[in-house]
Amino acid sequence: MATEERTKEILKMLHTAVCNFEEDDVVKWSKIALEEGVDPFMATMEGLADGMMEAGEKYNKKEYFVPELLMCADALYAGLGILKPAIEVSGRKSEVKGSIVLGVVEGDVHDIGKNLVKLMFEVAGWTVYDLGKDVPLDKFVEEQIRTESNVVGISALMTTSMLSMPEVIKRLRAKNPKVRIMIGGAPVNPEVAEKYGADGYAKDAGTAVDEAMRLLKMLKEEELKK
Ligand code: B12
Repeated sequence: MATEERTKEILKMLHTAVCNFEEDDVVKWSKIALEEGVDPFMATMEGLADGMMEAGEKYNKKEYFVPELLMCADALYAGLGILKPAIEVSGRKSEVKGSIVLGVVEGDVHDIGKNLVKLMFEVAGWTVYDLGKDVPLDKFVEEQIRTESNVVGISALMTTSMLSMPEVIKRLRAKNPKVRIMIGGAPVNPEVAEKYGADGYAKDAGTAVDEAMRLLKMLKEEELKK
């Protein structure tokens, strides 16, 4: 079991390796994290995903451009390939297993965050219908109807693409008033979620499943009242 200090060091190495798009180093430090007993979810979020955030800051400062971001994303996924099976093994299976349709709205190709959210639902034993990225608005509705999923999760990473969210929500509700809708992504916050008429919001992958469980509970309670 790694000490607190060693854990911090491993997380820092993962962070730096993603940010410097050093794929080999990401693989090496992901393996070390597992060997030394670092929580694989912590290694993913506080190592890999944090490194991606710093890459975003470099992009803002015009030190990085799109090619560098893509290489950082490749490095992140290389690490995720190693850590994901361990997250699945360590994952708490929830008693209530729902199903969720997940996707990134039309015009938006940022799918790293959505993929981490997907991973957490899979780990919790949910069935995930992943529509991927740049998803046409009606596809969310069609997939919800096809799969009869209780929850739909919509992701947007841009202030421009997030503007489609209320329209998706409106179309989903028109077809199925009972569906529960949660939204997320960096430009989204609880106020936006309320304004857009979503039922739920989660700021990160670590809290998304709990939020979906809250929505399912609400749905069950409403059905019992009838
Ligand atoms: C990586 C990245 C890219 C990569 C994406 C690779 C990929 N496969 O995803 C590439 C290089 C392709 C890219 C392209 C572009 N990008 Co970009 N990109 C980023 C960057 C640096 C990081 C995003 C990321 O992966 N974060 C890490 C993950 C782990 O965090 P996250 O996505 O926020 O997800 C977490 C939570 O938000 C939440 N969550 C996410 N989704 C959901 C969904 C639900 C239901 C729930 C509950 C929770 C949830 O949980 C996640 C995990 O904890 C951001 C900067 C930033 N700070 O966000 C810019 C950023 C989003 N990009 C930006 C821009 C402008 C672009 C481009 C237009 C650049 C260009 N000139 O071509 C294109 C857009 C292409 C398009 N049409 O979409 C801008 C958007 C500005 C705006 N309008 O709001 C940003 C903010 C950078 C900036 N400051 O200018 N980009």
